[in-house]
Amino acid sequence: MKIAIVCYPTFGGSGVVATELGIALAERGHEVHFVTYKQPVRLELLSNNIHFHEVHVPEYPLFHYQPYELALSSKLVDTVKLYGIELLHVHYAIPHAYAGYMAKKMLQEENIYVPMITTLHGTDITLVGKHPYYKPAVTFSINKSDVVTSVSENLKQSTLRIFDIHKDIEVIPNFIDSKKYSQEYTDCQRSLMANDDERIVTHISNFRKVKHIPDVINVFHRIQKEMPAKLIMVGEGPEKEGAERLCDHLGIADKVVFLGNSNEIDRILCFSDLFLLPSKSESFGLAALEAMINRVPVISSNTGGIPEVNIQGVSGFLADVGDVDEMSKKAIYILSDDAILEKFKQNAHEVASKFDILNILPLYEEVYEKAYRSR
Ligand code: GMT
Repeated sequence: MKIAIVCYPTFGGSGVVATELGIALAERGHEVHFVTYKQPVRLELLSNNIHFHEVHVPEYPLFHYQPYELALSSKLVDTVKLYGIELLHVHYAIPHAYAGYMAKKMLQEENIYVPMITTLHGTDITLVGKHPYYKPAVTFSINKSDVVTSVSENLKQSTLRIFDIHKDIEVIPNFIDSKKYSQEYTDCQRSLMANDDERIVTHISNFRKVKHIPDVINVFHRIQKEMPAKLIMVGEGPEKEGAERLCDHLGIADKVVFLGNSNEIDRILCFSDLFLLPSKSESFGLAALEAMINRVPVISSNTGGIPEVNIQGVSGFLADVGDVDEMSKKAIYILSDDAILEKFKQNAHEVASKFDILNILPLYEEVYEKAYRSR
């Protein structure tokens, strides 16, 4: 099929999922067109069946806010007509589902019928979308999508609870391409980050409030009292400065490395022993899945869709949001003993393998077929 994918091109789960999905679809012979304002970060290689169309929003002094939705829907109309696109797949409801629906309606005026699939990712529902300023438009565009998918059962239930939805929502979990991780890395370059006797604890996120960054630091603070350890913090965001200050205040600044955004997540996870994800809310927790496929056990909160990914006592442990005591206790338990750590590493990899793209991609292809048939 010829598929246009709309997503955020920046670091962040929804953009990563959309990009990896597009790449996998192209490998399966589909023609994929990314439509967004910048080339997606994980889209390194363009091939003859992967295309990227940039949405430009010309600045005009009259506009206090530049009308991105308008530019996006116009770009979608042009792209559909120019390349014979058969299906729109928009990731993240705001404003993509709204713009996609407008494009669909404009195309209908010219007797072109393109179905739209909307994938809900989390904050588009639980954080931003439910705000009264957006809620009517988000409800409308979800209900007007031809197919709606959500990345976890928990997100589906939250969507049905928060919005007045009279559409079926199909759960298609996020995925990982496990063939990329089939060999054990032997050149992890662990020595760049830590001494041989130190455990390496990692956190990767966009450093927003919802990630509970102080909990990451406080759990690590307790770990390093029990054993030699380093904390690697990957990502950029508004909570980063506060985190640096907290490390300084706790006297652990020399044990914590802030790396900023990175395209080398797998190299970092390769030498990590434990991943921390104490988020206040998380529809899925793609970062945890990426850690697990790299054989890194996870200590997380038990919020949202995380329990569908991190399995209690198997791939790691879960605790109530904010329960730093319990998270620290379990982290120390896993890290204290080589044999226990090794078992959790293996388990983490095994659980993550169930989310292999080979199991998930056909689910998307099925909904594409269904939407296309019902045009
Ligand atoms: O976690 C974020 O703040 C980024 C956000 C996004 O839109 O990229 O992530 C959401 O979508 C990811 C991919 O489906 C999920 O793995 C994350 O759990 C979800 N984040 C939240 O629900 C907070």
